Amino acid sequence: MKTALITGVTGQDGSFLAELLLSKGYEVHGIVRRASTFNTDRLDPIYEDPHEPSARLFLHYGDLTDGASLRRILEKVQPDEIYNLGAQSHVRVSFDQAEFTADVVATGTLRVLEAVRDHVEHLHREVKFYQAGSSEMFGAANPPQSETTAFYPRSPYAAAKVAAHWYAVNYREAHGLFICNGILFNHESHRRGETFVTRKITRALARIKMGLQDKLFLGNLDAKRDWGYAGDYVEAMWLMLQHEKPDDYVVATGESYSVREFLDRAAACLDIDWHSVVAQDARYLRPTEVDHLLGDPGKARRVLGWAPKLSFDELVKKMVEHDLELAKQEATLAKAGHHTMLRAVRHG
Ligand code: NAP
Ligand code: G4F
Repeated sequence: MKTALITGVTGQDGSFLAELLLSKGYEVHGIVRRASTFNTDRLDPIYEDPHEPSARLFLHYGDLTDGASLRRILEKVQPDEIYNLGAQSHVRVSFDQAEFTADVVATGTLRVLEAVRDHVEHLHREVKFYQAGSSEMFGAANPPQSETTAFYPRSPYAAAKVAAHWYAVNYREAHGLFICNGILFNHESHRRGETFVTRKITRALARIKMGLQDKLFLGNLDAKRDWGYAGDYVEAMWLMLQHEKPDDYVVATGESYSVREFLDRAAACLDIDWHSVVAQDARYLRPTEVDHLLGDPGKARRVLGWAPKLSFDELVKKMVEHDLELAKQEATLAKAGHHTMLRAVRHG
């Protein structure tokens, strides 16, 4: 049985990846940061009581800003594969919390790489490492973007991801470690954080449909993104670590749509005219925007045999259907007097 360690296991991708690895027979360990409220909701479908002898999912408190915790967990778990998904992953927020973002995203990656380097050297074990890179690193580079496109980051988040990318390349070359950089374009799902634009739209439109809110405030509707399905993208992460040679790959659909087009599709699923409910709020604009991301996934297809399965329209429909169901439950509770459930999706 292989053992995997995931940083960021409580996030969107972490939850899909943990599911995938468990389905492949792995023992899965995840690093969870301590919070005053439960932050493991996304893992509910796969949560197992660790006291059960059959349990294969284990969670450990740790933090990418705390190198000692990372080293202790590594020693205890002795993983065959590490997936470094932990991040302050919100681009707009990174302009307000630039140092923190760099500490988690760039230096956090360096902390894990240093721990892995020592672990491999002392124990003479092979550990394969996946680094969660981002299409944001391409920023202002002209589309389509591929593995050979030069990075041009446009936010503190993107600059930190570029640093993490090059740390990863350097540790591969300098220390002979098996490290892959996945350069993933936007990928979404019903588990996407509610402050990212796709989920913000599907949550809000579904609530508007159910009479739970009146308005949706957004920023730039003209930005274009290459949006895929998170469930498909975690498979690409796994495939990279199964290949004989460590390398870097773009993971994308090869199609891009504007935020406005996403709105059109989502509103059509709910039979809503979004023009009457959407308003612009400058707080959601970015000081430097990334206008157009469109990935060329040719290398991942050729070398890894990876291709996305869910289409853009299917993705939008899946997210809308999920959020309509949530809004219906919320409306039922509201009717029964549980008004505390009535909260607008305001931030992000
Ligand atoms: P996400 O939902 O925001 O999840 C981020 C995860 O990182 C969460 O588990 C979060 O914990 C954890 N985290 C945050 N700060 C941490 C810290 N200091 N120490 C340890 N863990 C910390 O992000 P995602 O969408 O799953 O993305 C996964 C990774 O891929 C991220 O690195 C992201 O930057 C990158 N990426 C994402 C996309 C995309 O479109 N989704 C595209 C390209 C790259 P909490 O749950 O406690 O907040
Ligand atoms: O959904 P977003 O916040 O995602 P963004 O900035 O593309 O970043 C996501 O994808 C990256 C991969 O390319 C990841 F690395 C990163 O961690 C994250 O997962 O915004 C998408 C677009 C932007 O152009 C933004 O300006 O939507 C535009 N937008 C318009 N109104 C909005 C809003 N974005 C958000 N979050 N909220 C709005 O109200």
